[in-house]
Amino acid sequence: MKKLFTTLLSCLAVFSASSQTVTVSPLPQKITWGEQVFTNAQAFYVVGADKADKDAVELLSNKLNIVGTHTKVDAKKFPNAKPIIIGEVGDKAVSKYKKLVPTNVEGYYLNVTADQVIIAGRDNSGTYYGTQSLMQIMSQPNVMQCEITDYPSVTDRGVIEGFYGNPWSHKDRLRQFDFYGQYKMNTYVFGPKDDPYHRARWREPYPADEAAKLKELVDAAHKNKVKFVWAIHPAGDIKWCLEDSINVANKLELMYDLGIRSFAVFFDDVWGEGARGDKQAGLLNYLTDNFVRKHKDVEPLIMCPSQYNKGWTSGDYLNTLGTKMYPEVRIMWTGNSVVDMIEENDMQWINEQIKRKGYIWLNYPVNDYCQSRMLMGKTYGNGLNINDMVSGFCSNPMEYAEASKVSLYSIADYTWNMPAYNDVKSWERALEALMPTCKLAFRIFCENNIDLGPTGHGLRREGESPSFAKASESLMGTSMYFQQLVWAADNLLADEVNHPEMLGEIKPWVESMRYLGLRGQQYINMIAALAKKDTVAFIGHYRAQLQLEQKQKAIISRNYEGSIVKAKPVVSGDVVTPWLNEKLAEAVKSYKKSYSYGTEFFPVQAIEDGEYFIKVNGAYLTNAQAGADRVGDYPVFQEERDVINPQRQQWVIEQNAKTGRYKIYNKQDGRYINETGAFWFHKERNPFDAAWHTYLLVKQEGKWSIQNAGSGGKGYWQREGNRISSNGSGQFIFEIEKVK
Ligand code: 14T
Repeated sequence: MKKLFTTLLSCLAVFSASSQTVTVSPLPQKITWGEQVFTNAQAFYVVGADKADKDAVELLSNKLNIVGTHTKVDAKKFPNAKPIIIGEVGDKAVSKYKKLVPTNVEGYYLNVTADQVIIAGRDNSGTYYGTQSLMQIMSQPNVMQCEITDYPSVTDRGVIEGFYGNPWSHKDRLRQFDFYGQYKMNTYVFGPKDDPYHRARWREPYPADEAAKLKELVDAAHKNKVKFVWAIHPAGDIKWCLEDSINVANKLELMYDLGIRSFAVFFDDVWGEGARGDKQAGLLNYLTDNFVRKHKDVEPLIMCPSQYNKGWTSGDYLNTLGTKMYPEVRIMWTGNSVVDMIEENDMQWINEQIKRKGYIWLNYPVNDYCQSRMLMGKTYGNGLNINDMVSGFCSNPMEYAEASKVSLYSIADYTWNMPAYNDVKSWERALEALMPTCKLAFRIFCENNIDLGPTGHGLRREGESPSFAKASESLMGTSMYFQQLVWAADNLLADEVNHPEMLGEIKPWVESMRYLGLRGQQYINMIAALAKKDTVAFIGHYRAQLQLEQKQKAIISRNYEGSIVKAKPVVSGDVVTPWLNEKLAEAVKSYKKSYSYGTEFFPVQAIEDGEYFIKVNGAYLTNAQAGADRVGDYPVFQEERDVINPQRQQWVIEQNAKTGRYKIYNKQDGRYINETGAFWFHKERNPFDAAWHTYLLVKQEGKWSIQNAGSGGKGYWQREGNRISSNGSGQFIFEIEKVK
């Protein structure tokens, strides 16, 4: 038996030594693997180092065992050293291979054989990217024979720091640029809404120390073959006069002096004068004439229009940009709405409007509009056939730079080799690349931080807590699920030393996940106690749960000095969290039915669940046109009791487990009253939503006030004519009487 086992093991070892164990990311256009050729300790000497891209050569020297950088190498000392032949098309070193190099910009040819390594780039970036691919191939102990012919699907690929909230730190950005270099993204657009010299004080120069830091960033970006695009956002208060055109040009000139060669002008999120298309086109043309064309090395400008998504288009705006602005100016676009994924039809439409290829500003994984959520799920939904329809594709990420890399890794994959993109596999590789030492724990974390919940922008992300539905079918499964959350959190927290940047950002969510798991375990204990009719244990676990919940609620992510305030982390906010809240409330309810011991620990309900008459000055609120499918009519006040259909005047008031507030619906047909005082029960169009359709009830001297809350605003209900309106300030006007 033992012998068989060891034979099996050695077979496995042989197997792994002769098969490829690493995937090059982003997926190359063409790659073939062969047998093992050497190990990653292999010594090399570099041929062509004097002409080849400097950053590529530096990368080789930093990461590999390089024993000579010239054609000659001490053969006695290093008899086994093999050549790495490197250069761009046109360099002598790689002249033999130039036909093998793809003609595409940034393309490269890489060949790893037992005798030598060839890296031949179409241009400097090509050589650099070939070298980066080699680094990935050499990251495994056993190095396989490998031939790659590669080039990008999209010319301008990367990231736009364009969110509201804390701008990324200097260190964040430096780490980002290394990441972009590694995964072949070539664009970084600097446009954090809360950088004062980008937007609020756009006319002013950066103070000397900040300018010096920017210069450092620009150099770091360029070393990684990343274009540093500096954006200005003058739209808030620009005057359409020559003086302000000169102000913009002067500012760009100052940024040019820091080494920046690519620029953008933003007009998003402004209304009125600043949003005029003709004036914007005029400014961009002025800047092209008086700034871009005055320099030999400045790229055509990029602009973000005010109507940057289809939902916001009106009048002649896009057509004005399309016809009046120089065709070389690139125009950004977020899709059919502010937050949207991009498909072929969408590109067809916008490209026709602007008479050029749109430059995609993808508002994912940005979370400045849903700050309580971390968006760690798969990056899916973008068409796989739009590479020739875009002039660029950049993702607007979260202010959490490191955590954003889960999605950015996939953005790199998608934009480099669009037809081959697979969101699931790309996501898996991202987890492996980012958190190799605690992959499973990180995976559990990501799986429970996917969806963003309902927001004004409408985007939802599928697949949150994917195994929870099945697990929660049994108590055992549920218990294990919650245990797993705690396990994952503990592992991540213990691994902080290996991933200080990632943990620095996700820690509040990790801790919140831990509390969620612990609370879930207390819920399981409560259910067990209930089954055993053990009231003391039930109350004990209930109180323990309550304490955990308070600790969980006290977590905030970080201090925001920008335009966003205090994010309260929510984990699995649309699956596990609401499930647990509801189950806890149910458990308490069923306990209360049978026992009175310890009930003082339960939250006080302003009003017991039950059936009530709701009256103002003696007039009954009545469902006059009952019918479960009716939509849009409203309950009316009626002086008389309805003796034929008494249920029309009977209202079920029920505390909602999610919000702790009250839902009010009619006994006759079950329709609920919405936040405007109307019936709006409709399965598809307006299903009951606790965030909108539960209200605060407060009593004073025998009279009640009913107030909207949550998404429904803060208006008090009052009687207006014969119906309810909810924009009033009328407090304590309702009589609410229990139906006997
Ligand atoms: F420029 C645009 F492409 C754009 O997306 N602008 C902002 C962006 O900075 C922000 O990060 C993103 C997500 O919140 O959406 C845009 O900001 C908005 C969008 C709105 F619909 C701000 C307020 C809104 F009401």
